[in-house]
Amino acid sequence: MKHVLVFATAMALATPALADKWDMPTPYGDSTFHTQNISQFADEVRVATNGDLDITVHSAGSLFPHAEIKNAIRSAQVPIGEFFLSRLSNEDAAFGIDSQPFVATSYEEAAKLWDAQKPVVKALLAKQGLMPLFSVPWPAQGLYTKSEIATVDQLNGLRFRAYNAALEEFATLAGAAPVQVAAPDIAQAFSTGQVQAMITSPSTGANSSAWDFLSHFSPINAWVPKNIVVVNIAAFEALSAGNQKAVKEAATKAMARGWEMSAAEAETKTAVMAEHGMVIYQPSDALKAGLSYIGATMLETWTAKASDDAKSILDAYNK
Ligand code: PCA
Repeated sequence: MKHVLVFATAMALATPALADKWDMPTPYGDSTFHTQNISQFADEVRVATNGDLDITVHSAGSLFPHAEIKNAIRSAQVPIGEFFLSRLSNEDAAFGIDSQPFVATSYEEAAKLWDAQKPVVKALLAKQGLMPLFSVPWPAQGLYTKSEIATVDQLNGLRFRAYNAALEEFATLAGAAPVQVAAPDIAQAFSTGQVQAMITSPSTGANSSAWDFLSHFSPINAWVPKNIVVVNIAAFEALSAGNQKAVKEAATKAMARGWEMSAAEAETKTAVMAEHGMVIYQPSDALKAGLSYIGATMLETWTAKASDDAKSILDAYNK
């Protein structure tokens, strides 16, 4: 009994000094630059708070599968996490604009689009008790296949890996059959014949050793989608003022660093694919025209579904 009391007293005394421990799930693996960036974010928060806020990154969907991460933060099962922003497009079209083909295709355009999208996304997330901390783009999305593709017709009938609803729509419009596969499962899905082609960044292509099961890559630069790091507002507000400041400052740095890492990856990972013997080819005019047509069709569907706030993103962006 005496032991228990002593222990309890010691715990009570120790409690105020106990570090806040935050778990941070991400769908992507350790070799992904986004994961490296958020690990550095966690390190910087730990240093800035003298270990008072200790964030542990759980990569590759090990804590929650991708589809559950946003709701896990919302229900405060975890205070913070990272996910692919446009996966929320089923909740509101505003979340999905960065995955519409040929709306924003360069980093410059992606930055401009995020400026227009951010206030709307912030307001939508706030309704769920969530706050965006920062958002970082993937390199522009390119086409991976087992032979050179000269026209959209040649995608007809292929089992096509998809990572969100927009890519499913894209594949369907191209006459292909979309199959949802999470990024860490890409190599297995190709080697078992579940899928035959995909659209993703040079980062994800190189990280999944695309040369083992695909031979051709075309930088069609169709869209520049983003990850977003989100916190539960109540969890954030429960932090000391000093810790809140440290999180915000580290977030600002992580955002700038992430955009730079992304741009560097676009080049280095394309080079890695070429070194492994992949054929890198520019899309033909016919392929570009076919892809643009799909993009225009998708944007019509997007606009028909979009709220006035979502549509205001495009208006601001196109100004
Ligand atoms: N990689 C992720 C999302 C976009 C990207 O470039 C993926 O393929 O799942």
